[in-house]
Amino acid sequence: MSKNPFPLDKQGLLEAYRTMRTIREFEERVHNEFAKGDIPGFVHLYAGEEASGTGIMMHLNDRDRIASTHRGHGHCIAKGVDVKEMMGEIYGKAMGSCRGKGGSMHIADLSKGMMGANGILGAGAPLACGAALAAKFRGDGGVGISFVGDGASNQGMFLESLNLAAVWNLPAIFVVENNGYAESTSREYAVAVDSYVDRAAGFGLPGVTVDGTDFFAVYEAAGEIIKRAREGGGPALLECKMIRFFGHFEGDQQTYRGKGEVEHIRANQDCIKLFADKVLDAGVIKRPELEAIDKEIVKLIDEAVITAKAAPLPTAKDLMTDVYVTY
Ligand SMILES: Cc1ncc(C[n+]2csc(CCOP(=O)(O)OP(=O)(O)O)c2C)c(N)n1
Ligand SMILES: [Mg+2]
Repeated sequence: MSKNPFPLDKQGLLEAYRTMRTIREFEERVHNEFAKGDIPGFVHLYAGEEASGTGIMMHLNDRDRIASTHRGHGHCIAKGVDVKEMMGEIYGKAMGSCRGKGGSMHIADLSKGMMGANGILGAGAPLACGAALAAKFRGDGGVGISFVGDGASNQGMFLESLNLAAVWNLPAIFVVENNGYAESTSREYAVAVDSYVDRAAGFGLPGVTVDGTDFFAVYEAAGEIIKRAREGGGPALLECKMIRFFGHFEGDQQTYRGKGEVEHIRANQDCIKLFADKVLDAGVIKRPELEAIDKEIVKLIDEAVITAKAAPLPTAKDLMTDVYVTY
């Protein structure tokens, strides 16, 4: 047996692989099913970005809360939301995570600490501050994490939240998922600073930039930041530089992307392939072990699609349930 050079034991490595592969298979399948015209609304896919959500979420438990973005499927899966209920939600069915009333951009499961995907850019950041404030009052060591894209990082709500988290010394973490584009606008055009670490410093927060296609880089940086927040060390920003495989939304013609750009990144910067190469080369995991997981996941996602398609829609009498909460 080879010596394990990784920060996770074999079981942890297999878990990381399973989560990333589940996200990838889910997204590739939604891409194909959406093209058939059966899925209502808009979907934004997380394929290519799996190492970020997975590397962060592996440090969390159900008491920790996250606020996601419009590109939220990967965050949901990594936070433990049931994939069949997620698929049901995407198809708008009554068995969905939000009883079919939210769709892709509102999938939530509070029992898992998943406060929701969010169609409003930057809106997750104040929610994460609220969750972090609650955890601080409770003194339970929980954290609140907000994900935000490079484009959304220009939103006032996000910047105000950085300040709030710093002045209240909240166990809040702001993850900038920098995939280089906001819809078709390049980051270079729209964001004045080269590094989000500089932006964080302006608000009094420590920041770290990592290669978001490297699971281990994300896992280690997130681990330090989350541990510090749990121990009362306050908020931080983590920038993950990453790549999206698909268009901004399904149907995007991607005319703003270079010729061969997607083929190149799929061949050379696929975070799952990079992860698999590392663990196989080190001899810690054998290829058949990964292939067995691949097989299980294809079956799971297949069942999720079949179940979601066959499931009933919500009925008119369900219209007003789970919509408003009276406190
Ligand atoms: C407040 C607000 N403004 C604009 C939009 C429209 N919109 C949806 S996604 C998007 C681009 C987001 O880019 P980024 O934050 O980089 O995330 P990515 O899509 O790259 O993951 C825009 C402008 C919105 N949903 N909310
Ligand atoms: Mg972006």
